[in-house]
Amino acid sequence: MKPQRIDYSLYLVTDRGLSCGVQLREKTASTREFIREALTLKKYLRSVTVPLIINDRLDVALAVGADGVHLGRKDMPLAMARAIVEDRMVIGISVESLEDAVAAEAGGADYLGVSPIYQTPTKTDTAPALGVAGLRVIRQAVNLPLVGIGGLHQGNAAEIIRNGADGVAVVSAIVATQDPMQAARGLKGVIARARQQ
Ligand code: TZP
Ligand code: MG
Repeated sequence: MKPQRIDYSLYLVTDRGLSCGVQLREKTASTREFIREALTLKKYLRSVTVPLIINDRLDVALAVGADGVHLGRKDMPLAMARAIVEDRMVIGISVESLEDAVAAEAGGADYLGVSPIYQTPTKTDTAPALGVAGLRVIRQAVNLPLVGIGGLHQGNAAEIIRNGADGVAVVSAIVATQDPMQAARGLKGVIARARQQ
C-alpha cells in the first residue's frame, strides 16, 4: 500500500553477501525465497513504521503487499509498472544522468535513486560516478525526492544532503559493520543535522 508520505532521509539497501544479519536486496534468491524474506521483513518493518520497498521485482512487491518497488534500467519499464499499480504503490527509479532523471519524473516516478554518487565496491556495474556536481545538476532539474546512493557513509552524508539530496541510501555503511544499529544511529544523526542547516 502506498504511504501518504515517506521519510527518505536514511534509506537502507540490503545485500546478502555483505550483511551481518537481515537482508533484502536479492540478486540471487529464488522467487520463493525472496517472498519469504520480504514477508518476514515486512512484518518487522510494519511494527516500527518503516516502509518496505522491493528492489527489481514488481511481482514480488505486489505479492507481499510492499509499500513500493525500486526499478533500474534492466527492470520493468516505469510506464508499464505505473500502469499496473496506478497510484497504489511507490515507484522509485534509479537514474544515472540528468536525462534519466527528467524522463523518470515525466514518467510518473515517486522518487529517484541518484546513482552512483561515488564508485563503490558494493556494485561495480554502474555508470561513472556523478559526484556532488552531478547531484546538483539533477536537483536543479527535477522536483521529486532524490536519494543519493553509492559510496556514502557518515563522513560524506552531510555534503550529499547539503547539495540537494532528500536522503542517503547505503548498503555497506550499515550492513557491513559490526554494529549496524550504531552505524544507523550515527548516520541518522549526521543526516538530521545536515537537514537543519
Ligand atoms: N546502486 C548504486 S550504487 C549501489 C547500488 C545498489 C550500492 C551502494 O552500496 P554502498 O555499499 O552503500 O556503496
Ligand atoms: Mg534493479
